[in-house]
Amino acid sequence: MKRKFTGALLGSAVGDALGAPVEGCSRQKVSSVYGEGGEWKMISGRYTDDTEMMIGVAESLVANRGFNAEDLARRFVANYDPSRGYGPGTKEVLRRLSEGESWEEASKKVFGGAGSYGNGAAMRVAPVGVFYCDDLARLKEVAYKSSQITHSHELGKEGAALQAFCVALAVRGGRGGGRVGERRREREGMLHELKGFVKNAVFREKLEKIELDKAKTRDEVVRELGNGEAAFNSVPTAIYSFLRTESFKDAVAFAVSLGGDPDTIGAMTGAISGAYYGETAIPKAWLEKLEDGRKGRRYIKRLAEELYRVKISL
Ligand code: F2R
Ligand code: MG
Ligand code: MG
Repeated sequence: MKRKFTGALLGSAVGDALGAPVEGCSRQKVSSVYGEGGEWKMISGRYTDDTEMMIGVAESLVANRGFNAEDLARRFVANYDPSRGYGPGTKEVLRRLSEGESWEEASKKVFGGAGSYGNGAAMRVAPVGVFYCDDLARLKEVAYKSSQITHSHELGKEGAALQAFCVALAVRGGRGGGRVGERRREREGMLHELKGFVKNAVFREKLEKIELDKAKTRDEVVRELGNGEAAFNSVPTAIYSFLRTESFKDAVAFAVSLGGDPDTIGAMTGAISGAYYGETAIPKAWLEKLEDGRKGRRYIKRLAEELYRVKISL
């Protein structure tokens, strides 16, 4: 179980760092950078806003032994390093929070008052998924409230809740080792539960397009599920990247290969896959390349272990 917590958080950071150098690129450009061969050598190891915000979520859950919205909003502001590459809506909300606006109100002011449906709330939600993996009502409530701090649009919040729920299912799954047939049945069960969890029609329609008995081409995946910054064009894509593959490496490499928003689709796929396969399934070469400064890979691992300790002490 502890390796599933560390797997989810480190997996998210590794997926982010693998996708970061090709963010905004087409899938053709991604293949020219990483090659077609399947080696997938990590280029820089520097993570982006996805991981910086995910760290804030984990720090807050540990410090408060659970969810505290005000504390989380303060940590997002305190941790903010613009060089990590934040979305414009989130930047504006962080500025408003730093000027004293309340965590419930600040996010409602962006995009002409509609709030953001970007994937910024989903990309950081892995700690909520592992921490509340055994309490799905609370998981949904916390995913929504943690989104509200920066993403008040219903689609931004639903995307975060769906991603958190998939991480929770991954924590609970994959324990049998499993023959191919068993793994297939487990994935069918997960997809069925995900469809039952989602209430919003936009996400429902996306999940209906996922077929486990047919491997879509990359062009079909991009066309049908999306590869962009909106939550509804990236969360289902990350889920699909996990469901269609049989290892952490293949899942994250597939996610990044789609281009568009690969740091974020990579981070979300890495969180689900790390929670499912555990930390030991993350390629060593990727982990060793992941940055290891003040809040780098050893810090993220310790944070995940502390989160696990808090969880089992409750
Ligand atoms: N921002 C980036 N990458 C580009 C810059 C990186 C560059 N290398 C650098 O260093 O500067 N990546 C990060 O942003 C995405 C997450 O975005 P988030 O936090 O959701 O931001 P935002 O701005 O709220 O939403 C993203 C876009 O979605 C569209 N959008 C959202 N809500 C909308 C609405 N109500 N109406 C219309 N459009 C809406 C907008 O285009 C937003 O800009 C991740 O990729 C992360 O890695
Ligand atoms: Mg990013
Ligand atoms: Mg991104």
